[in-house]
Amino acid sequence: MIKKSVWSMCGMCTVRCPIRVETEDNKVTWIEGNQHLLEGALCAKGSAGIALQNDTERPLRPLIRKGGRGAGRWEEVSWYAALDYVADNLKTIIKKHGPESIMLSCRGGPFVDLLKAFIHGLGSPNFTNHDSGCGRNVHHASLSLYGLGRKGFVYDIKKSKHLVLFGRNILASLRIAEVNQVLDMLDAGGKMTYVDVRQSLTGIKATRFFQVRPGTDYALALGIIHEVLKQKAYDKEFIERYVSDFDKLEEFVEPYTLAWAAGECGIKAERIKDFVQEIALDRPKVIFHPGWMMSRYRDSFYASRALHILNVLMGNVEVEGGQIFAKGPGDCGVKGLRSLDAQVPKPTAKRADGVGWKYTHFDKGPGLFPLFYEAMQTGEPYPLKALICVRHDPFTCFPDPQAQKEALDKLDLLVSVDTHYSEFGWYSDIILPESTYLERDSLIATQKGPKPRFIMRRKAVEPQHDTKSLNEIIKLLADRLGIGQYFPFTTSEELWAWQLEPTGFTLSDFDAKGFVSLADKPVMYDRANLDGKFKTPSGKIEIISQVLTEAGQPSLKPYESPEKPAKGQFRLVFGRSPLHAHSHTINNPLLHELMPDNTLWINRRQATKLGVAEGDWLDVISDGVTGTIKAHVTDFIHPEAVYMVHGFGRQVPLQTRAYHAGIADQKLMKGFLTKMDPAGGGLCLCECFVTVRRSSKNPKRMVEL
Ligand SMILES: Nc1nc2c(c(=O)[nH]1)N[C@H]1C(S)=C(S)[C@@H](COP(=O)(O)OP(=O)(O)OC[C@H]3O[C@@H](n4cnc5c(=O)[nH]c(N)nc54)[C@H](O)[C@@H]3O)O[C@H]1N2
Ligand SMILES: Nc1nc2c(c(=O)[nH]1)N[C@H]1C(S)=C(S)[C@@H](COP(=O)(O)OP(=O)(O)OC[C@H]3O[C@@H](n4cnc5c(=O)[nH]c(N)nc54)[C@H](O)[C@@H]3O)O[C@H]1N2
Ligand code: SF4
Ligand SMILES: [Mo]
Repeated sequence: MIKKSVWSMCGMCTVRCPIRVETEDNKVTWIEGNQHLLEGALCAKGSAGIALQNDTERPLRPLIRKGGRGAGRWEEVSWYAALDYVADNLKTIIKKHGPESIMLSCRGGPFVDLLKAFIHGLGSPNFTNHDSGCGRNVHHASLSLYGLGRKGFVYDIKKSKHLVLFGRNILASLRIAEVNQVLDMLDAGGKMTYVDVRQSLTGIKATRFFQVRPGTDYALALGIIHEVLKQKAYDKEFIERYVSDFDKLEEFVEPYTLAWAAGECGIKAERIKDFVQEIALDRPKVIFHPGWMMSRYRDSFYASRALHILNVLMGNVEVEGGQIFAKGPGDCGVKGLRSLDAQVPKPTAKRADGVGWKYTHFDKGPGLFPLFYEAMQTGEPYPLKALICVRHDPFTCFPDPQAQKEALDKLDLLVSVDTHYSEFGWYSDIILPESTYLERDSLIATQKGPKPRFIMRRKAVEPQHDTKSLNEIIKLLADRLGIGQYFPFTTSEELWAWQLEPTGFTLSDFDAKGFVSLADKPVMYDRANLDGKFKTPSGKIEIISQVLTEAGQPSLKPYESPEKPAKGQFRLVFGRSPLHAHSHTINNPLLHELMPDNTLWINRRQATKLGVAEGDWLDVISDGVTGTIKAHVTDFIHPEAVYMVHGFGRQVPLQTRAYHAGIADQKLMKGFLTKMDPAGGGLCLCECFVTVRRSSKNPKRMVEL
């Protein structure tokens, strides 16, 4: 028997925790968090990664579509034929329409250098990702204020005295390292204030829970800013030194009193006042988390911006227990990893989503996927003809899959590179099955932070089926398309050595812990001299953002009260379960056992009015789309809202466990593909209202006469 222990990175969700994997004879027998970084901890999804190896309800070899798109008729082909198919089609498209007619979208993350190099190498600027449906509002809010994106700061939660979370369900929508920090902080006597429209795993651990009316976070944040200014509970010195247009903020929040905020969000003014008095004492070690999944309300960008502003008022920048600039190799006197994309000439065409030329205030790194649908429909600024999706399922990620299909039908080629059948994959022309994260090597990644590091994913076992790693798929495609020179490697070892070359480290430096730490203790900048660290045009933290102003967008937007649902209707809100990662774990044998379907949370008073009891079937209807789901009747959700876990309602028949289990929130959001925040670029996914009624599917109740 051959036993191995391999340092690697989890791939069951976007977080990519460092792990240690044990194997016996090419079988995974044990997975745990890397002891040096996570003290061995792993979440349920990470542990369930072990079930991937016996799960055959996923594509096990390349598949080319036979029938119409979405008909589910596939032919198994060799890799040779599959890669030729993609390359030949791309060549024809490039010849007819130019390379810019090809777009590539992915899930983002630490390995995108490979994908950027590929699409840019072809000559297309159209690289994009999922983030319009996730954290773009937070990212753009951060950019507008600091000139640094969402990942420009890390939060030193462990040493903070007070963590404030607006809908950031940190213990369920989790990253292991953060959960460990929160629990340590609470153990050390720190406080946690949690704001949500419903009670959650985080809320029950919190010191204080504010159940707000849905869509009123911005009001609460404005009220808090007003009170912080009134009590002079802010860091005057820091603001004078680093912040521009503070007077405009004072003027703007003048009308947003606590009494006003209380009326909007339904929290008593005295309770908010108590909270402000607390943070006034706890600052600067107070962290207002600016949110993560903030593609929610039409003012979520401004809500996130207000939370970022509160951090500035707390003066928590570059202090222990506050938000700390994310340091990179350069801050430790080390050269960065060599980048594949940096070797590729920049494509000259303008982006089809308009980002960078029509929309100057958005980050043109990944642009905004939903805007590509507009380009597909109009053929402006030029026609799009091919979409390659890697580790990304736009039909689950973005609303209204039907509208997406109508736009995609204008394209000649849809390629899905996935470990599973995604809803998009099922509709596409070819599925290239990637080996699971336990069966493949990935690029070496940089993790920025107070103690930056290089970290790597090594395969724990050899692929069990006819699948390939992304590195290999891209390399083989690139060779066929005449851009092989941008991928100067054949083996993983060659690629890693090429990446590491400027850094002075070698592969064996990763043997002891699975990563290379670039600093022994946290690297901190001199807080008295942060000049040049804020990357806004003025070099200041800009309350009034020059970039937003130039794009014709307000920096401080007057509050508008969210619409109330009409009689019989509810606002549809959603979130994550600790047991699933979006859609691709729903069919995982172990996680399916733990949580086979989703339910609709509904307030008890509302349920009583509808004659609905726990477990009854409900019809949820929106603009002609109906789904049937079981009721979860609870006191712990605001009466205006109903809630479900995202990711369910799968329609791929080959996934027998997930097939039609629960319902999909995104399918109810008809017409929401174009409802995008013009300042933040996030979709407004919580602006959808649904009608709820008892379903005729319920068994007849016995009536005693
Ligand atoms: N209505 C609604 N919409 C939402 C959300 C919501 O809650 N409600 N949540 C939003 C959020 S926060 C996000 S981040 C997005 C997520 O949406 P997506 O970006 O689409 O991400 P995932 O669902 O995580 O995974 C996408 C695909 O990656 C595949 N995959 C998983 N592991 C691998 C791998 O190792 N290799 C390859 N090649 N493929 C892999 C999965 O099988 C899946 O098909 O959706 C957003 N959209
Ligand atoms: N287990 C697990 N963990 C994950 C993921 C996963 O799929 N599974 N995905 C990862 C990803 S990609 C992301 S983006 C993050 C997302 O992490 P979070 O940003 O924490 O997001 P969610 O779980 O989508 O939603 C959090 C809460 O927002 C609440 N909410 C809805 N409307 C309002 C409102 O008006 N005000 C307030 N205050 N709250 C409201 C919902 O009730 C929900 O409880 O999680 C990450 N971690
Ligand atoms: S949070 Fe869980 S599923 Fe996500 S990467 Fe970490 S261990 Fe894996
Ligand atoms: Mo996300």
